[in-house]
Amino acid sequence: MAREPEALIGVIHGPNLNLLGRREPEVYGRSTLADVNAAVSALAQELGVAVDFFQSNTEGALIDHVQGSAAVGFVVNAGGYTHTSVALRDALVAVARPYVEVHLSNIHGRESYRHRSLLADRAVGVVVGFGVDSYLLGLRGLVRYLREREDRT
Ligand code: CA2
Repeated sequence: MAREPEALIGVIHGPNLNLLGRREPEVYGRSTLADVNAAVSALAQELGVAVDFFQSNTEGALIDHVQGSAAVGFVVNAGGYTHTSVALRDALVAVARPYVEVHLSNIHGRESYRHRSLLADRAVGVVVGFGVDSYLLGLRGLVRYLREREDRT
């Protein structure tokens, strides 16, 4: 993958993540979504990639975004849709761009209905439980994956 900023990574935030920092800080921390995006932007600059951000509380809007995106790969926190949305999974698989699934919390240490992810088996990697750092680790992993894939071709 090119090291120029044209290589675009899409960062996708699912439902309720717009509330970050305002509710349930004991579970999700005190950072707001703007803080998360600022940290991801700073790392993207360091890594030499461009990022765009999309948050929606609506399943169809997330799917339309995935279908219409010019990104070469995605960092996805699908929120509650992680556990329920066959349609979002289908969209990610259909566009055939590598993605990393990330979660602020450790979904495996929470309610059993959060243990299952409909996205994980097609992801290049999954990062859970590190708060904002889950996004940063996910971005690092995705960029490395894309660059190693390009080096092989
Ligand atoms: O840990 C994560 O990142 C989650 O994707 C967050 C989702 C949850 O449904 C997943 O199981 C795990 C929930 C996002 C809701 O975020 C809020 C933030 C502040 C206050 C209320 C909800």
